[in-house]
Amino acid sequence: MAFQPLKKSKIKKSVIKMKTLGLDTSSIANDFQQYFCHTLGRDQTCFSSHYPYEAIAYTIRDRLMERWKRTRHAYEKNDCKRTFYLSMEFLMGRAMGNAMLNLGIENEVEEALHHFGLHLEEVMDSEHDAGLGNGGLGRLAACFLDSCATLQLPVRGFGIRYEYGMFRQRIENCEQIEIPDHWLRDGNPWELERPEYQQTIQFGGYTEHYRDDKGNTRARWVSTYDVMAVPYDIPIPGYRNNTVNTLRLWSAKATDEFNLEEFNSGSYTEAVAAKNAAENITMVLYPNDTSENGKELRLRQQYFLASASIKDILREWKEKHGNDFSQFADKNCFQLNDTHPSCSVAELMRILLDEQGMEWDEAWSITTKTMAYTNHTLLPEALEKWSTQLFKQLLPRLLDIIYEINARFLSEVSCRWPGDSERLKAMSIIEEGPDPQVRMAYLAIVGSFSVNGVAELHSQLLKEGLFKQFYDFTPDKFNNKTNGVTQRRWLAWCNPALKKLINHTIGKEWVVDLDQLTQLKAHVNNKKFQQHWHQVKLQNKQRLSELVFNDCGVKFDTDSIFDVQVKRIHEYKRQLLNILHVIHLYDRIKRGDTKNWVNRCVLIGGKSAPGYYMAKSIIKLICNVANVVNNDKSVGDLLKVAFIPNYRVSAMEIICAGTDLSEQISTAGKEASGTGNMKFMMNGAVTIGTLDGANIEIREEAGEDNFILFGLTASEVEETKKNYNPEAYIRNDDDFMRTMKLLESGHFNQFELGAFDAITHSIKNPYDPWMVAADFRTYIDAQKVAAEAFSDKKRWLKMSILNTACSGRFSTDRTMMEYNRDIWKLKKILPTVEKK
Ligand code: 26W
Repeated sequence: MAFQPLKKSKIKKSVIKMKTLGLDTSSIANDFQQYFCHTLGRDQTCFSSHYPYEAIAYTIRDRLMERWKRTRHAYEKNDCKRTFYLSMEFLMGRAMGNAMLNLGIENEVEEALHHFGLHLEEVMDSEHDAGLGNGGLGRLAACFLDSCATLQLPVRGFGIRYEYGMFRQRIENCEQIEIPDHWLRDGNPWELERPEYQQTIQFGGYTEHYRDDKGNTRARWVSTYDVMAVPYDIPIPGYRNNTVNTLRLWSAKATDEFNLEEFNSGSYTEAVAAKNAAENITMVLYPNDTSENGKELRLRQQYFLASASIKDILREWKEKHGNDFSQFADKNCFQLNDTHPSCSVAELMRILLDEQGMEWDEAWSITTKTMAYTNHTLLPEALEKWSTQLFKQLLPRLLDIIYEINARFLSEVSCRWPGDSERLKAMSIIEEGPDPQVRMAYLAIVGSFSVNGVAELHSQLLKEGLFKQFYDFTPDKFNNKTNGVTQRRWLAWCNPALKKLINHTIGKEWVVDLDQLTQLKAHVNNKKFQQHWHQVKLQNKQRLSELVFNDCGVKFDTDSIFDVQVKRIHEYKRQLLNILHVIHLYDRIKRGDTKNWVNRCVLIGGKSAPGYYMAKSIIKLICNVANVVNNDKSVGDLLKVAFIPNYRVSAMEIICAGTDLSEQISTAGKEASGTGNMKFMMNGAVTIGTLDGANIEIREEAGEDNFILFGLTASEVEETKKNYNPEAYIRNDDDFMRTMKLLESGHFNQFELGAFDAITHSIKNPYDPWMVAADFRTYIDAQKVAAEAFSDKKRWLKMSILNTACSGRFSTDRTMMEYNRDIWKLKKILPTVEKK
């Protein structure tokens, strides 16, 4: 037994009366020294920044710990309603800066370290990013947690503690190489293992029916092989308010019993193999952000998260309320981050039916009053489906329940539309065919009382397209919650120079009330303020330029316009359109067409899914073009191009602060929202973009004059698709013609014949879903507008200031208040006050 219960001793309550640790420099310095010398056993001969990092991390964590307990006590004491945010991804990035900012001890920590000859920045650089996510959806979850803690809402995150996070990307010979990210190798001072709350998760076996004491037929799931889920808690501090919420991440562990049985039957190696198989469940994050259908391990992960989290909540409930579930739906809400955790619907049903002995209607009523679902994508290939065969083998009892949910649901639909068998087929949770599939999105919709999209356009398109029939059936479920980002990390933390200027100009309230930034508008014509703004941007561009030089070996001159596109590499995001523009600029330079030229530095970064051939080709094209352009003496500072490897949260903290022009150029109707666009806007970048996702709302806020628009609208895209002729666009446009010629001539792939054939074919394909050719001309023109605007320094400064000033709507504080107002209905709870 790893955890022996205490028998003779009983820990006195006084043990939780912790002394309050000082937030002043000398308390921090003392504790740092204690950890560094005594706990870690290092001295002045230590040459690695890891130990100072670890020592200061523990020092800071101690200060979170007491607030964490008081927050937990307050939630327990109040018996308040709570929300659980279920997500397969939490892209937390680094924790230390955030903790210091939110505790308000950045200066004290810096001074304390300085006292021992250490530089904070260098020490902080030792922290690995917690890269437990792919992109937007995972980072959004992280921003949500920050805002909930700041708003003092009782919200807990539930996720998976992947041993290996998002792979590290290296570029070798202009190609992406994936390197495993063993982020936990040096330990993780921000987590607290909680083996006392571990749960048993079942897989396999079969459903058995039996009669209970009252003679009713009931079902149970038997002959399963079990895996343990061990929780690790991570503190989520609110901004200077003493609240510390929890992110609980589950790690898979083999059960002891399992191993013993195998061991006793003489098969030691099999026992070890079985142990490995069990622990494999949380080994690695799937690095795909569009489709991962069919992979058995992925379904295991999804059920593992759903089951462990729901069991954890039921354990807490029963400790307090026993078997009385009458209030359960009033006190609990599960927010499903996309369909990935949607097994939760069936799992909650299973436990209420089989383990609590509830009748169907009561269990269904509780389930559909507690589940809420957020959709994050319109791409049909991202809609998860699992073969019923796989489901039956892995989660047989869950499949029974899903069939029953479906039967009851379809009977309701047919009451409403009698005889409409086409509709029934279209809305069925089970997709019929030779290999029937469970449609997870439909399960999530049917099982939830709320279904939301993540930007106005996206929510509208869900109602008109993807989920139209569900909207017709239950229109009241559907709502919009436009995404945001937390201004604590994405302005206050990542842009200290701008923070200082803003604080000086309008005070500090914006850190917890981002709408306050509108006050900056009053200063937009103030010369001195403009000058300061310019200085700040220049300083941030200098920082970015150093990063680019270190990581790419390319020199970016800070007088140029910094034109940046960083995000996952995907055809719909159209990094290809960006690089076509670069090729066009290169062509202009080579032809001497450089009148009124504005020097430009183009930065592109992002990871491709390892098996996504086109995305990898696009990376290669970008890198090849960069090599040709940067090594051409005749180009010089007119144009620089760099691909930044291993784009991640901590890199974005430097990138967004130093950007002039933010590229948000997806095919209209494809990007659900975007959140990078908001980070750039907040930091005073101007957007060049299509009318897609949250760009529309960004433009509404910033004003048409401060947003550079181009491209077809979502409905024009659909219209143009009907008879799309990309070759005609090329033929009728000299710039486009020359760009394609240059690309097809092999100028960028001199010794790699045909390397970009797939790319040129896709541009010319009449069925190109991303319509690159259709938007080429307006994009090139819009880039010209951007360059002209940039060359007019005053005009650009105003645009930059107004973008920041109008970014208030894009705080996740606003997003969370809306979720809470319309979906969760939680009360704000203050941490308990320690009696002296
Ligand atoms: C099945 C694998 C998989 C994994 C992740 C499929 C789909 C996803 C996500 C839906 C991808 C994602 O991150 N979507 C992004 O979510 C952001 C937050 O809402 C939006 O801002 C982005 O527009 C959307 O692409």
